[in-house]
Amino acid sequence: DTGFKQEVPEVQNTFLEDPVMVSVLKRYLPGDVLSEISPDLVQICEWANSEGVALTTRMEEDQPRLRQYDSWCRRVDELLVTEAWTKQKEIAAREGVVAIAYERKYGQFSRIYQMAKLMLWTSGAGLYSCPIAMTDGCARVIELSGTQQMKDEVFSRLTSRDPQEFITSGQWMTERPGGSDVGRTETQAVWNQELKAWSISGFKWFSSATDADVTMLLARTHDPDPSAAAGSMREGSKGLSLYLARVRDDKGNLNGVRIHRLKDKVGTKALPTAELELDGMVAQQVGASYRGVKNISAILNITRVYCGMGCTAAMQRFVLSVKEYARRREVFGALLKDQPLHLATVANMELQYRATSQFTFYCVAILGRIEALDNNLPEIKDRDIPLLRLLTPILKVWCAKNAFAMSQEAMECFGGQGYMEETGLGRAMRDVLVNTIWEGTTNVLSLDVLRVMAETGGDALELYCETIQAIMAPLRDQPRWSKAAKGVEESLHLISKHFTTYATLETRNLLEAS
Ligand code: MFK
Ligand code: FAD
Repeated sequence: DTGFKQEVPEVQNTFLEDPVMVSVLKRYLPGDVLSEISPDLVQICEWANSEGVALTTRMEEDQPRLRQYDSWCRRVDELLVTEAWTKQKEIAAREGVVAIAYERKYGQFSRIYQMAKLMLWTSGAGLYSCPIAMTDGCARVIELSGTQQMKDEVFSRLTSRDPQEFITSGQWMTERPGGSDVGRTETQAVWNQELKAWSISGFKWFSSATDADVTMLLARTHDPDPSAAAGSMREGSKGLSLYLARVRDDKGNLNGVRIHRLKDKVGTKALPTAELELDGMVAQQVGASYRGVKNISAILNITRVYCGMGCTAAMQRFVLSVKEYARRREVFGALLKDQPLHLATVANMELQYRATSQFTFYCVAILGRIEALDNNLPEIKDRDIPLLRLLTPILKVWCAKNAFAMSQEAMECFGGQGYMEETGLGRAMRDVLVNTIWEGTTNVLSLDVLRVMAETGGDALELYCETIQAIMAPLRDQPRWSKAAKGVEESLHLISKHFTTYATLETRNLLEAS
């Protein structure tokens, strides 16, 4: 076969070859911090392009399986994951992908360093980013609400760099009656005086980190007060508490868990998502009773930022690979990069990616400040905390919707090759799509934004508008931009007024309805 062979597009180093990421990091990091961490960012890209690619390919080829019975018909529920999946855990520990955020070597900048590294790491880690997100969220909950024993025995291991010590966590919320509406949770927790622990039974409909070492889960609490009526429980989400449990004991036996089956999913095939039956899972309560949703929201707020980061990473790869192809593919006598209409398409993708990475790292920077600085400082208490609470659901929705739309555009930019499984674009499209659903769907997170506005009486939105105005301020005096800057300011003011009124009315309606 001597005919034409297309030169293969190859992205070498997603840090060095991406001016967007470098400029975002320059904006948020002091020069000395950026210089110090840069070699680590370069090396993680090199790893992602070599061992990482081999591992993710293996993870896709050899998907998780469940061996439910042994040859003597005994229930064993053995989850079989590929060696490549297990290797990812070792690498995640060694690379400190969770640890960096909690060591806080660079104070408020540690989260930016961690998220930048995660973004580059995900192209070689694939769906292993999912258990890592939950592990990070679990560490944050224990840091905020855990007992000293949980900090010593669990937190220290979730944030360890030692592969022998490092453990991961799951997040079990969703049940058959409700994933968005967790107030319909059926799982129950009963105090076991003998074990001095809670015994949890029920059915968890989705568990993605099924091979995790520990898990955070919600359950409906039986009132442990001996004078309370037997089995008395509170209804709705106000009856739920948060629990921490080991998934397996020292011998590897499941802790009151039966793996009902593995899910047959549209994408995220490398991830062992399962349905779980719980029967007497031994657990400890985390934080106050009946505050389960509030306490677990610390995980949600971390994993939603991870969704933003994961989608930004996907967009980065779409843009870099489309640009690479445009430099190599010739059509109608010119390279794609020199065809004006194609260039316009790619420019639009790049714009989306730039906006998304700015938005993501803006939120990450606030998260870093909240975690590393004194929360009693007025700029943290009155500004950063409400602002991040407002922006996190918006970030998650924005990134998920745009990353999926961009996956379609990227596929089209590769023509027929884009539609071929071998190029990996189909897989990327299926994988990125899940971000619109897990960790809260678009409408549920839209309602969450209204919840924040109602809770803060519109202050959070006002803060956001002020922030945008501050960003626009330097443009006001520039003739080319002054009209646009003024327009944005006026619109923001209107939006703020409109939504605050809407949120207030909505809250009043809800209160009246209940
Ligand atoms: C690379 C990416 C990797 C990502 C991996 C992810 C893997 C996939 C894992 C999953 O999908 S795990 C399951 C995720 N599930 C969800 O995201 C549930 C979506 N549903 C919601 O978010 C609902 O809005 C919610 C469950 C929170 C509704 O519950 P409630 O109890 O009906 O809400 P309510 O009563 O309004 O709120 C209870 C309290 O929590 C309130 O505080 P107070 O009691 O003090 O008033 C709320 O303010 C507070 N709250 C709710 N959401 C919060 C929050 N506080 C802070 N942050 C939040 N996000
Ligand atoms: P529903 O809540 O029934 O939603 C159905 C539709 O109703 C959606 O379009 C939603 O937007 C809409 N809706 C709901 N409430 C409202 C409202 N008030 N107003 C308007 N519209 C509304 N969960 C875990 O706990 N742990 C996991 O590890 C986990 N892993 C997952 C992995 C994958 C691959 C997937 C796909 C899901 C996973 N989930 C996990 C579950 C996920 O979080 C839920 O599927 C999600 O929160 C939605 O819940 P649901 O499936 O019950 O849908």
